[in-house]
Amino acid sequence: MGYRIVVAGATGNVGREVLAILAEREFPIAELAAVASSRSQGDEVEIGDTGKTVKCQNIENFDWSGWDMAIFAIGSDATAIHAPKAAAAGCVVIDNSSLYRMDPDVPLIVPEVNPDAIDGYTKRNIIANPNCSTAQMVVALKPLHDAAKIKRVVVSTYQSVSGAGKAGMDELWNQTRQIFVGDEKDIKKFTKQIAFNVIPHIDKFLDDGSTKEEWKMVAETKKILDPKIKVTATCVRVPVFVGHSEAINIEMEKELPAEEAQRILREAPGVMLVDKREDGGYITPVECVGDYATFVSRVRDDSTVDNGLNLWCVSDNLRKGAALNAVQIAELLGRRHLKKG
Ligand code: 2RA
Repeated sequence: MGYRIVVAGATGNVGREVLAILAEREFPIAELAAVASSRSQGDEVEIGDTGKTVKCQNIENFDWSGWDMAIFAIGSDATAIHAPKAAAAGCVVIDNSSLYRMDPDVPLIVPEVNPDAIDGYTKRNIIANPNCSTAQMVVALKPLHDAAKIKRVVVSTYQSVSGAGKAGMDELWNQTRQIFVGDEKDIKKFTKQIAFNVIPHIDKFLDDGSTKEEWKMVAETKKILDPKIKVTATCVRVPVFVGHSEAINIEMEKELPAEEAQRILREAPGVMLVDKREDGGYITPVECVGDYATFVSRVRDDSTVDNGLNLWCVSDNLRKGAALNAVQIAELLGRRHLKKG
């Protein structure tokens, strides 16, 4: 028993993590297919640390019929072409791109936060995975919202270059070396130098002066957690390879002292509280790489507003922010609906 599952975009940053996590979590697989663009056809992709590989097939002529589910990590343009074909063939698409996230007929799921919403997947046979910066934030916010009703969130992000794909990681690596040895530096993927710098710009600019990344954090939090929560975000790219960090300020309806918030977060699904209030008693991005948890540190009262709280939240953006959440959705879909595991 097991599922016939496809990983689309298997050669990319997120696709490779999906393969690794399927193996790590012993996802029940009857048959696994890896698909990617024609450029990668025939490439052998490693399945995590298992020592096994899977050969990439060309997505252009892949036959989706008979497959139970597909995890897509191929970007919005290619998803627009291939997801409807897969869904129409009866293969449930779990999509990492932003294409369907705000479609009212497509559930946007973080399993620790809104698992019941998955039942709406049958309308389009598509389930959306949130943006990385939203996923980790709502995991941390959910237990606090349940306890004291969050009214408003002010978040500043410190997002790693892997959020911009392999090209983003290459650019940080190359620029760091180029600056170090005095070579002329390449600026291709990002708009300004990223090595030894920070850039307050992720995704395109919108008419109101915010960026699409900031808008995603606002709109997706409302769809996943509660439409009444007000969110304002500033999203910043930082010279870190993997791991997104967020400084989050929260205003709640009811009083929730920091000690009580810590107690709640310690028990919350998907959260790992590391909050010692001493030198090094908090988590930084390099420590979260390869982990499943959303780490929370620096929980403290904010006395400048009624019922205010500050916290620091860090997670592996390629895992909870993308591949892990997608595999958790696949597990949830299997448990609740497809039942072949
Ligand atoms: C980023 N949010 O970090 C994107 C990736 N999904 O650029």
